[in-house]
Amino acid sequence: MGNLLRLFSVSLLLLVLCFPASSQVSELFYPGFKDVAANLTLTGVAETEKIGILKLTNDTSRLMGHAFYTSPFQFKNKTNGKAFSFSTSFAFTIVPEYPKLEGHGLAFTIAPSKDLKALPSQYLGLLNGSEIGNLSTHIFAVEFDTVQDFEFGDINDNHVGIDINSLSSNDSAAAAYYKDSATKQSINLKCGKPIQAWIDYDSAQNLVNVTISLSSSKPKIPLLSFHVDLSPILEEFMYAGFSASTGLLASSHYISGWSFKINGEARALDLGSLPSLPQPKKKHPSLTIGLSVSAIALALTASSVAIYLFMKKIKNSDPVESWELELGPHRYSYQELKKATKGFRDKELLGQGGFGQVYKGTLPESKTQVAVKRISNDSKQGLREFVAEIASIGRLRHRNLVQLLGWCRRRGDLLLVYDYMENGSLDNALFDEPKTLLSWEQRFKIIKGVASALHYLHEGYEQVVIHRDVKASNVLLDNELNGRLGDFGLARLHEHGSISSTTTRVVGTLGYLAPELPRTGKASTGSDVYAFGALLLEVACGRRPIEPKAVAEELVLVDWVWEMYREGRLLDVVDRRLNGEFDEGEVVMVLKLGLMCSNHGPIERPSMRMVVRYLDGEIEVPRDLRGPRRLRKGDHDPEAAFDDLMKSYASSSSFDKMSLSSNRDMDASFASHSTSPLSLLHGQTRQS
Ligand SMILES: *[C@@H]1O[C@H](CO)[C@@H](O)[C@H](O)[C@H]1NC(C)=O
Ligand SMILES: *[C@@H]1O[C@H](CO)[C@@H](O)[C@H](O)[C@H]1NC(C)=O
Ligand SMILES: *[C@@H]1O[C@H](CO)[C@@H](O)[C@H](O)[C@H]1NC(C)=O
Ligand SMILES: *[C@@H]1O[C@H](CO)[C@@H](O)[C@H](O)[C@H]1NC(C)=O
Ligand SMILES: *[C@@H]1O[C@H](CO)[C@@H](O)[C@H](O)[C@H]1NC(C)=O
Ligand SMILES: *[C@@H]1O[C@H](CO)[C@@H](O)[C@H](O)[C@H]1NC(C)=O
Ligand SMILES: *[C@@H]1O[C@H](CO)[C@@H](O)[C@H](O)[C@H]1NC(C)=O
Ligand SMILES: *[C@@H]1O[C@H](CO)[C@@H](O)[C@H](O)[C@H]1NC(C)=O
Ligand SMILES: CC(=O)N[C@H]1CO[C@H](CO)[C@@H](O)[C@@H]1O
Repeated sequence: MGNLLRLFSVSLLLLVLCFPASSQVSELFYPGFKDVAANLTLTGVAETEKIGILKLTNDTSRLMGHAFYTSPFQFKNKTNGKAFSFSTSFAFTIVPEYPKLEGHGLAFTIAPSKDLKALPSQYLGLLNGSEIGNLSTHIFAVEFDTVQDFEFGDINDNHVGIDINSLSSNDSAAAAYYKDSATKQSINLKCGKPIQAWIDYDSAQNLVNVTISLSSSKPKIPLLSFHVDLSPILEEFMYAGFSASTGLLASSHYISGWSFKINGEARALDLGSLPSLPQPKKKHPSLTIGLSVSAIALALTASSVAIYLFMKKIKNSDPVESWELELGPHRYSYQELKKATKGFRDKELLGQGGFGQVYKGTLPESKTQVAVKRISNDSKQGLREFVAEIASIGRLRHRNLVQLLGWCRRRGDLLLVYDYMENGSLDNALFDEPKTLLSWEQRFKIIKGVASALHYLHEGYEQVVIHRDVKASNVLLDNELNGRLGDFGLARLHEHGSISSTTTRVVGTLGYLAPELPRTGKASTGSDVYAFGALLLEVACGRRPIEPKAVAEELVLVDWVWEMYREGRLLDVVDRRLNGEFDEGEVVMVLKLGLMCSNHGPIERPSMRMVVRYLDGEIEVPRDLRGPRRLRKGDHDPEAAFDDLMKSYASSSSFDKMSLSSNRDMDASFASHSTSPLSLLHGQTRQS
């Protein structure tokens, strides 16, 4: 009997030990967020407002906001490792600052930590680049995304998706609800009105349902119904809450009510009784009705005074036109940028790019470091197109592109504001006697990054974006030494005439120029691949594509590498400074790929999609290469190509100017080179 009692108390103790959380909360019901601050952990810019609304972000660029219930929930039965069912419902509102430009979105999140080390913009504050797809990440999220990110294969800029350890959704659909099984009604996520969402996970059926609606009655048919067993993804104790972020495009993200329950249906929320956002102060029609004529006159005077003061404030910039206001978030004031760069001091000059000078700056308010590119003497004519183009470039986003943060114009100057890259350009890192030499591992990572960015430009965006000026000085290195491609899209601006060509036509940079370019005058994805090939060889060999100082045979890098390859001495071309410390397989692959990309025939070159697959080791490069410079019958005559090249340069006002505007480094080379630049050109088109 006593034994039995002991057994009983021991098992009771065990039970208590096994379920220390039995007293734990397994249900939340917040019809508004008044006085619950103590039970929520807010990070980033998230805050609860007096009226009882949770504000995750405001409409400033590149913010993140997180709100998690302070204690973790038990999501899993430890004994059998099976995830519990759960159910949640909440109301959110997305208010873009400008109707057509909004970003990025919010997500209901279940995470192992309340303190997510994540990125804003397309990462939604959920993940950072390094964890994507890693099974040990343990993130489950349902995203409400208002920007189409091609990097993650988003279907459009108004969708709902289920994300598991990644931002590439496992299932997604355009935002909508089913009125009945036959009619689907679309919903605009950023309509500025509260939208109610329901997320239900049934652990018996292994099914996640996601439903949204503009009213509190839950549509019978869910928008998404995704089969997945969350047991391996969820840990025993996890935090539940919300994450939101803004990017170049920004919206305010609000949650006005939240209900959550483990193993049961979340209590219903009533949209009507939740706190509502203050109405925008812009229009008050009821007010105007009562206004007398004199009051209107008074209002007019007041507003013209206000406008006058406003104009005075921005007197240093051109008047703002209405269509420009639509791009508000990206537009910096000239004063701000002038202050940031200490008045465009020479000391802050980072370099001279293809289109203008680049200054280092620190934005006065946020203290973030930026690079400001100043393009002088733009042609006024294409201004509107210019801004449209800036908006378009601003939508290009990939972790291996240097992000465009904003712009400003003032009289003849256009200023573009980019993320500041701490580690300078690849060109500097390879050739300017850097303190530490890039290891092969670092070089390989940089190459892969650039390949992925270029692939994105060629295939990931609505339109094909041709970079036109891929070269080492346009590859910048961030603080983790990731390669990031800069200056993308500028060539297009130039083509549209939005940047006037007083700086002469920029056709690319010697040594990276595909041989067909001067003949056809048409840049293509193939000519980008050619330039990328030159970059590959440059990085592996630690030599510039054309080295004026080298002995005659080594003048053109690709010729030299090809020759060594034919002689079976490929490894002899590898950068000596690496002291033989490299992965032989990788180096050989990169060199062969460089030769393949340098093929004279554009169609013989691999696409960037293939290049990425080669670099990822998904497919192997051919054992034997066909001569990259061998011309086949029907191909053009290289001498004629050379003549064309000369003609095209002659059409720009002067040869030196062309080189000046396209590459600082080549300038230096020209300056120190005793023979005429023509011999270099000849070297490049010369038949081997
Ligand atoms: C806050 O948390 C405490 C303990 O976890 C709980 O007793 C209390 O009811 C919670 N308050 C709200 C408003 O949820
Ligand atoms: C948005 O929030 C950030 C951080 O709290 C703040 O610095 C910024 O001024 C806010 N912007 C607006 C428009 O309220
Ligand atoms: C966990 O699983 C075990 C074994 O299937 C079961 O006996 C127990 O009741 C479960 N506990 C909970 C809290 O569901
Ligand atoms: C990415 O997130 C993980 C997990 O939160 C963290 O350990 C890591 O430090 C983060 N990396 C960066 C670069 O922030
Ligand atoms: C996944 O993350 C863990 C811990 O953060 C790390 O140890 C592991 O190397 C990562 N795996 C991959 C494939 O990146
Ligand atoms: C979800 O997507 C991620 C990344 O795309 C993938 O690794 C994972 O296998 C998918 N999971 C399921 C259950 O489909
Ligand atoms: C999910 O939706 C399906 C209909 O598509 C329904 O049969 C199922 O019961 C739903 N499950 C939950 C947990 O709501
Ligand atoms: C600006 O461009 C015009 C022609 O568009 C030219 O006449 C003028 O000299 C240029 N000014 C500067 C400072 O380059
Ligand atoms: C190679 C190199 O320059 N690395 C630097 C990159 O930037 C980080 C952060 O500023 C430095 O710590 C590295 O030394």
